[in-house]
Amino acid sequence: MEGFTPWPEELAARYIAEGYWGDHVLGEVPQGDPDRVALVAGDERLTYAELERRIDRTAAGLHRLGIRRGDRVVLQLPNTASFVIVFLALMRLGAPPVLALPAHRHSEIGYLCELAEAKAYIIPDRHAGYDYRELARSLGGVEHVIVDGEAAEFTPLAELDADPIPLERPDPADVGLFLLSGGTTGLPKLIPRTHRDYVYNLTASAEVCGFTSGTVYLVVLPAAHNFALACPGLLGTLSVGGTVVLAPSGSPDAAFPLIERERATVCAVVPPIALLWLDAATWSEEDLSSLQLLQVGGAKLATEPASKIPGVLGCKLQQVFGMAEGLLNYTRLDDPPELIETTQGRPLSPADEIRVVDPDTGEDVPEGEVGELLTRGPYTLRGYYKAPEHNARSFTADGFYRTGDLVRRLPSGHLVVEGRHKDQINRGGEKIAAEELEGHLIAHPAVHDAAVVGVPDPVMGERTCAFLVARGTPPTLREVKEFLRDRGVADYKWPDRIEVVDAFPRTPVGKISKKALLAMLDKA
Ligand code: OOB
Repeated sequence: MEGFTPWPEELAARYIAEGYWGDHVLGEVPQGDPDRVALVAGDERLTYAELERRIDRTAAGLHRLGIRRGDRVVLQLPNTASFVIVFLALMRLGAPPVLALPAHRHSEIGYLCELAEAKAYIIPDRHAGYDYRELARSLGGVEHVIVDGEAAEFTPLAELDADPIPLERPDPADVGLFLLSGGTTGLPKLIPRTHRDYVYNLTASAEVCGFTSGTVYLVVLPAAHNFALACPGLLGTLSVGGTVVLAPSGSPDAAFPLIERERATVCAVVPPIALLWLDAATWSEEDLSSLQLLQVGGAKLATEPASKIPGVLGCKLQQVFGMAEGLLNYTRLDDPPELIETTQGRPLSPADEIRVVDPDTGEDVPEGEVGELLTRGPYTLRGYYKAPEHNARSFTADGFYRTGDLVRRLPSGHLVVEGRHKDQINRGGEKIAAEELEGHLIAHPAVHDAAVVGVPDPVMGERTCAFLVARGTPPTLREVKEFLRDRGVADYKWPDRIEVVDAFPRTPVGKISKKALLAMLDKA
């Protein structure tokens, strides 16, 4: 596929010879007893046999509509059975979805459809009070809009149902899907994941996490996020014949009754949800005793809540430090509690190559010191999709991905995340590229210049503060949010607070000093 950077041939041959890359494709992931429940979503309960049938019928329906191997499709569905069915149908067709999040709006979706040259855009009718058909109407150039629910002038998903037909099998080396990067620049980047690298990602994860056909995995994060999808996620669960239960959100009100009713054994959450659960478990009446493992990742979990999880929730904790770009670090189930509580795990694969370097010189730092994490391996991308300039900066000449994360490596190989060397805000696991938000803010008529920083927060890890230099009367926080809503910017990117200043502090070379901006808040 044009715009995709493959692994060098010698490395690819090695990953095949050493068994990291097999011959499977993502459409073949569900492997369960036909009579066992594969998927629970709302009132729907599908056995493996029923799930298979629905996937094949939907794949045939999409084919009849004209979706073919290699076509890109922007998929934006919430945690519903349709997400799982459509995703796997696209895998069988070999038509890679771009996994947008339900929170994305015109600004993100318009850009993604254009960059991917999407042939179709798949949405719910309404979800969480928002009408996605309105968003679809504001787009131009997408041939098919497919709607789960009331389709209005668009194609109803329910009509994409046809007798299964033989389909051309994708090549395991093909791009299977595109994940979105958290981003550090103006626009989010597309991360191509091949069938064989993602199959390895999810099967190796399922093994490390001890998933079996007895696993009941509760999805509370957006299913379109790598963590909930394949680390081991819903796909890892389906690959071993377990049961996937979809929850609309991670709030204790939504998740706890499902844990009790379905006897869920595993769940993946971000730190703010883990904190909520720790609180809620002390007064809630639901029976959480089925829970065996809570995976926490996406942002750093503090040691204090980490140490409370086993006692309060009655399950093991696993810290997960991962990225859509590839590399996954997990604490192991049998690691000593000290490592589980204080580290973010060690690499999933023996073939993951890790370097910890001085971000300024690129030289390896002495063992045990903090530096930027660079990585290369059988499931880490070699380049963002159609982004040659960005790739030149994001990768070393020999193909290591610069994660922008500052880590310390322990003798055991476990990594401790110590900070960040990238202009990004991690708001409770949701990533905001400072430059992207600054670009939107500067477009406001009363804003002359903008600089966005993450302010430490005990619950969210960080909250977003926008420093503004005004042009005339500065806008209020509420006006800024309304402005961003009107521009179609996803709400998790909206600032939590604004600070108006006369001018920005600068570094000796004239760049805005975000450190000095943060220090101004400390003093206030
Ligand atoms: C996951 O993926 P992304 O792509 O949303 O974000 C990746 C970035 C990392 O580079 C790092 O900055 C941060 O999120 N991060 C963590 C972390 N897990 C992710 N920082 C500190 N501690 C952690 N445990 O966030 C993601 C993907 C797969 C599995 C889990 C998380």
